[in-house]
Amino acid sequence: MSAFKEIFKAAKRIVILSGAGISAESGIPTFRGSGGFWRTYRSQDLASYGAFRRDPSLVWEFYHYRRELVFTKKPNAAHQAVASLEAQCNRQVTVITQNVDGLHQSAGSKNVIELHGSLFKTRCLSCGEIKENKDSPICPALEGRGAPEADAPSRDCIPEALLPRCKKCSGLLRPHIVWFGENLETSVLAQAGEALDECDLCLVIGTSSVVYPAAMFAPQVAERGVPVAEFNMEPTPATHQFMFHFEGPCGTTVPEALK
Ligand code: BV8
Ligand code: ZN
Repeated sequence: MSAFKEIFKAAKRIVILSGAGISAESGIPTFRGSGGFWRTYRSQDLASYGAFRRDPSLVWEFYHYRRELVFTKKPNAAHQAVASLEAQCNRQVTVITQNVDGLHQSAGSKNVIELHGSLFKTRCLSCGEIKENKDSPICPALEGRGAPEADAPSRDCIPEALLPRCKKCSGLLRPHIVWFGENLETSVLAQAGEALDECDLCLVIGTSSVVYPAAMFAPQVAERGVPVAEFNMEPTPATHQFMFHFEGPCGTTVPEALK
């Protein structure tokens, strides 16, 4: 940790790359491990355009459940430590998150790039309008729906007309989230690329580094000879490429490293 502290003290442009593990201690299940299931589905079975086209009612129940869950959760000490680092005006801090829960912003982080979109934004399938939406529930028909238990009583499909609709053109809305098989927005990729190319220190917090292209980012920084510190409960497929690996719950290890 002392070698890290030396480098951390001198760093001027820090990138924080975060995944589901940074929100685990806030009570939001990660994709791996037991939390990665909703009813009998794995997240990636539902986080796809094909799944949405086949059964928009089921996919909206899944996202409604996750929106309502996040409304009851708070950022933890790891989010807060990252936000207060940014608040120290003598350095440039950029958060590049794979998470869609908005907890970095709730902790006070301003410079946040949401690689995979947000639970609290919708996009219209007809006119393409992207809008912030924190309505709870997002539409009356979803009230009380989305129970996560595998044996949740399967109820009738919600008719498409009663799913979230666009206020502008009444088209069907989808979550403004990057699903598996979908490209990340070019502007988001460009913004992230710029921060990664300029950083002189990169922290990788709570990610299994298995989903691309996000999984390539920190290794690319390490290839430039820039120090990368990984904060995780266990080694990952990328650990061997990084200068530092701090094992343990990031709610403890991150505040310790950044103080
Ligand atoms: C793309 C939003 C170009 C959704 C997400 C076949 C067809 C199509 C594509 C592919 C294919 N094969 C491979 C691909 C590429 C695919 C991919 O990488 N698949 C993986 C599964 C191999 N990628 C894509 O599809 C991407 N797009 O490639 O476009 C393209 C286009 C067409 C065809 C080919 C290529 C889009 C990927 C984005 C998908 N959307 N999220 C939603 O949330 O509903 S991904 C989602 O999963 C997350 O955003 C995140 O990125 C990923 C999960 O990773 P983590 O965040 O790391 O979470 P995880 O649970 O895995 O790990 C948690 C970690 O935390 C663990 O290491 C754990 O140890 C640690 N931890 C836990 N608790 C703590 C902790 N650490 C510290 N403290 C703790 N307390
Ligand atoms: Zn519309």
